[in-house]
Amino acid sequence: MNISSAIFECSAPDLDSCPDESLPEFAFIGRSNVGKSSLLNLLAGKEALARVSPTPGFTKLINFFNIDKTWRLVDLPGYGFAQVARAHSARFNKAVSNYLRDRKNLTCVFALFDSGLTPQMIDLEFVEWLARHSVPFVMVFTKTDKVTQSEVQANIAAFTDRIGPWFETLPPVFTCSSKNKQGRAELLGIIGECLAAIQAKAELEPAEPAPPEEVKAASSKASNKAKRKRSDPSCPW
Ligand SMILES: Nc1nc2c(ncn2[C@@H]2O[C@H](COP(=O)(O)OP(=O)(O)OP(=O)(O)O)[C@@H](O)[C@H]2O)c(=O)[nH]1
Ligand SMILES: [Mg+2]
Repeated sequence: MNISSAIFECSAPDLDSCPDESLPEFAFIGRSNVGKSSLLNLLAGKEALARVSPTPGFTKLINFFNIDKTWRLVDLPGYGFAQVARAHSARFNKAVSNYLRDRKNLTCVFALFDSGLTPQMIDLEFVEWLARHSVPFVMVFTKTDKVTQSEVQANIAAFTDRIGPWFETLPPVFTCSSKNKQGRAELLGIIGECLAAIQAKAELEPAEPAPPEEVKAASSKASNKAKRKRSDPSCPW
């Protein structure tokens, strides 16, 4: 898929301030510093579109980027960085969870995890939250340039083993490195599939956008399976 234009549209502190719901949206979420803004730039093909920083908790608002005037990439604030959670109290946590749960044109979430880390409790709990709320998502393991292929594969296997019981069909798994541009084609491919599915559905019945079957099936089955309660109510989502 080719991208001709990628333009910053607006920033929103909460769901009510988000732009109209006319365009399909693809959102990036994950722990602070996992590489959300960097991956967004890689996919958009513009290095300085979303602001990148080594300081965790850098992205503090919901940032919308208009792609080819037909869809949007959405950069979300990260979770798991105590200072941000404290500084902005419940507002951002609520903004992100409201966006993920209630945004009608949210087509697919890219849930990012550091490929160099063994499964982190906060990430596992977040996947469970996504599953429980039937949010359609794919998993993206980032920063593959920093570790060996075998470490990446071992960490992915450990992660999918942990979340496996919550799903009948596991959501698709991708890897990426914004540093060496690995994974761009595959992730743009899934966006292309989602957009094609929306287009096909619109031709049949002019209704709200839907994710492709593989993404939808994985999350909806999970929502029935993952019934455990969130252990920590102060989690940033
Ligand atoms: N080696 C390597 N570094 C990366 C990669 N992706 C991001 N980084 C670095 O990781 C740091 C955080 O990147 P960001 O893209 O700002 O991460 P983020 O998830 O948006 O962070 P917050 O907005 O703070 O939640 C920066 O120093 C990036 O240069 C990658 O694929 N490889
Ligand atoms: Mg960021």
